[in-house]
Amino acid sequence: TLSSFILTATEVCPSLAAKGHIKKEEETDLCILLQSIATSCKYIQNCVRKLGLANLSGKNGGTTNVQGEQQMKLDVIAHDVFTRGLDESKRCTMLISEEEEEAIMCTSSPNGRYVCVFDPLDGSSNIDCCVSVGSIFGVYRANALGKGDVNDVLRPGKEMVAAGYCMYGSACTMVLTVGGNVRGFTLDPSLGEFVLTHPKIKCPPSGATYSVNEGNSRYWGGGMRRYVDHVKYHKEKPHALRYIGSMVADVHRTLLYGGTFSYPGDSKSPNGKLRLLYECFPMAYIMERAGGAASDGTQRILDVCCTGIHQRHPIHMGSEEDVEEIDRFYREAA
Ligand code: AHM
Ligand code: MG
Repeated sequence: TLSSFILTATEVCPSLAAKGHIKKEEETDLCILLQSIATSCKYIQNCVRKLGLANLSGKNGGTTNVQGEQQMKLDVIAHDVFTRGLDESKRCTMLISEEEEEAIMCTSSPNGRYVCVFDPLDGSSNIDCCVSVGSIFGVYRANALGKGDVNDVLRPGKEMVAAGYCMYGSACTMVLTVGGNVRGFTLDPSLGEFVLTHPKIKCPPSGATYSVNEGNSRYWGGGMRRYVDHVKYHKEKPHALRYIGSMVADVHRTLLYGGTFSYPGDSKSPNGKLRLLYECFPMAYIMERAGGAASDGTQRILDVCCTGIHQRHPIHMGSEEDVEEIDRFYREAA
């Protein structure tokens, strides 16, 4: 189960492998933090499953989040569950949520070693029609104990220590990496436990699908336009278009089957739509650990330095060879 993996895997505690026994405190703290996230995801999964039955569907009154987007009831519930769970784990000094404009200081554990960034419920527009949604998270080590501030996350994504997502789909699936292999766990509803079903996820080196909101194509620049033309008209066999509109689900499919997922910048939204810190970085980290790649067309996503907690950034991710091909089209169009 995920619980036993978190508690016993030497990979969660890399130094253990060499020393053979007692966990260092920071490794124990990371385990407790990840347990808290797993519990929150189970809670959110229960809400998603009884959405229409328990009056959990629809908008949350007239409230909007920091991006000015209408909040759904489930957005607010998921944010509260993640925030309370992580705060009470007492392992974080600070939290960053898509749903909160400012960083959340964990006043009861200012000495927490970690900072957790998360999108508590991604793909909100899909909630009410029962299409897959998910939660995304990334974990950083705080720079200095007792001094949590936003500089702890204003750094390149490659400095994360763990990343994961939970997809509330036809099955509830948690995908997690702590810097080593990418593992997938499926929630067994009869046990109430995430069970290891995908011990070592590897993204195929190339794929036959592309995933992008093609309705925006009139705003695209030359690189994106030519790549999509290429996979539609110039491959031996055209690539299939698959787009759900929930990043977690689109990335999960791309991770398992290969191909690409893109949310490019365009003339209307030069930085695209997705948030760098708690959407692009964790997904790029997972994709790379699984042998795939993530780029913005000109540079590796994980090398980008975050300068604002809610900043957006263009992204292309998936099979290594396919992402390289996108980069080539961007270079040629520059
Ligand atoms: P959200 O965090 O408000 O749910 O928005 C992010 C979502 C992603 O899950 C998805 O990839 C994207 O928005 C879809 O956007 P669009 O509807 O423009 O294609
Ligand atoms: Mg989101």
